[in-house]
Amino acid sequence: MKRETSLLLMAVAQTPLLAQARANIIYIMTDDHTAQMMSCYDTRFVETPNLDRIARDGVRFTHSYVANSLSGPSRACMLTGKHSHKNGFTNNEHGIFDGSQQTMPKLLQAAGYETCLIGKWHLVSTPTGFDHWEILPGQGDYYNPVFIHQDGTRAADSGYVTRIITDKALQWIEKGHEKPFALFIHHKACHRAWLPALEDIRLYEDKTFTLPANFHDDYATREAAAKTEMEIGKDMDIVYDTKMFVSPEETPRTRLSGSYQGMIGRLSKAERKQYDDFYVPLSRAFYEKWGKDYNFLPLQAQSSIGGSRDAELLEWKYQRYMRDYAKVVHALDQEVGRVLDYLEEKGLLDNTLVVYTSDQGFYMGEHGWFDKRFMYEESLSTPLVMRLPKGLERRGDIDEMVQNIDYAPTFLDLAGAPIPDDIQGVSLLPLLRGRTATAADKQVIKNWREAIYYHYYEYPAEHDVRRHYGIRTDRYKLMHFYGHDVNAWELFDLKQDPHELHNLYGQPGYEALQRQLHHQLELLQIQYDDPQR
Ligand code: SGN
Ligand code: CA
Repeated sequence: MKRETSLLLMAVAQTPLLAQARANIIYIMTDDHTAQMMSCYDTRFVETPNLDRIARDGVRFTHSYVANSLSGPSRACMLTGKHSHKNGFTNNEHGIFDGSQQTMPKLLQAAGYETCLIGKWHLVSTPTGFDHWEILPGQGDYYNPVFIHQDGTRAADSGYVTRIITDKALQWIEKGHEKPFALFIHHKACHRAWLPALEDIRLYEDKTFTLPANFHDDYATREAAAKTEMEIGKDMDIVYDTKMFVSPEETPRTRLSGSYQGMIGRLSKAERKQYDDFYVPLSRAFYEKWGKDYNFLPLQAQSSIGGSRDAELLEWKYQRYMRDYAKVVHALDQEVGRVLDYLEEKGLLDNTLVVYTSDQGFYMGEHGWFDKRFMYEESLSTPLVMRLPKGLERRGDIDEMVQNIDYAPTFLDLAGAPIPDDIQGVSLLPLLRGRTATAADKQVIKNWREAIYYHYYEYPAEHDVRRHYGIRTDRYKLMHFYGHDVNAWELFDLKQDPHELHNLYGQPGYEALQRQLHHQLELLQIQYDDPQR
């Protein structure tokens, strides 16, 4: 054999070995999936055995937060490792993500990774930094969804979006890769309007969900909360959200009934029959009971609910919301299970970091709400569990405060790539090494951040949540709502008041704490260089 040939063969033979040395990354991010609806965080509502399997075999973060609780902004924070004011994508309404900026996928590519993105993108501009991508336009559809391909063409795939995204992701892995890979699986589930897979349509129907403790929040002392439009009672659309629809002739028109017909109009005739077989009898019964002219204008604000009729309808809406959301989570759990099974079967589990998270948390009736945006606990938090590759030996719960700006530096660190100075998040690897932690890791853990910073910008906009920023420490939260019609501070003691009903700001006895939190907030705004202060 000629010397050149044997050298070449050696190089080829070594490639997979070298590739094996660095772990693959599979980042699974869902939309609006909240920790309350994941059984390794909360056993009250649903069972998610596959998501729990990630936590059981790996780690579960108990204090995991976003920097700006909204889809596009969250995605931009994740991709750049920077807060919204630095990556430029502050809100869904006016932003176009500047894809020419430094991003983690680009840095991974430069470090020798092959990168792929499948699913919801929601950043308006064309994805950059991915060797392969296939995205949903905007929010995308649940049924027979259209995908935008890298060559700019668009085509609909048949089936349910959660399964299709998983299929595309597994097909990409299956192609084979000489380099280590980073695969971003971005689900549409569980975004509004919570349309289930047809095979799951009857799940959870016999379950009655317990109302959250602060369901009947009256928003006293919290001006911005009172002004918002995301109450299950008055803001959830009876057709669009709770799916009470028979036909355009028989069903009274609501604000969102046209959009609803568009979404279910994507089903084939046979599929639509399956859908209607379930929802139409429910809808008929609903209109029979409540009458056709009732509640097509929004229900009165919960604070003014007097009659038992309103209370009954409110609770009925909550049960419908919970059941449909739970069905959507079921499919998601199954599909994540399929990814784990595939990795196991291919012997890839030990050399892959599998991350499961959401773009933010969500309200499942807490404060009487659906949606997110606020810096209150349920939407400030986001689930975060990881299955770790060999070498990262930590298991169980991690209680340090982490944020979605930390994912970029973590992945770069894992790839052995330098972390640029302008990245604002920190690598989580020191928390993940467990028994192999170095002295330097221990030092990092000892000096871990004592507070996280948050800033939400999307106002005026749907749901009417005022702009606000704030900090959360292990026990307290300080927030400032600002804008043309609000200038209000809120302070909570999360230990005494975990449901965040009692705003302590300006109350006697809290002066010193208030001063200290203001000081901490200012330091973080300086550290992150946020001009809005
Ligand atoms: C849509 C939804 C809102 C939701 C935003 C943002 N309305 O506009 O309820 O808050 O998305 O969600 S809908 O009538 O279109 O369903 S995000 O997760 O993409 O930020
Ligand atoms: Ca979202």
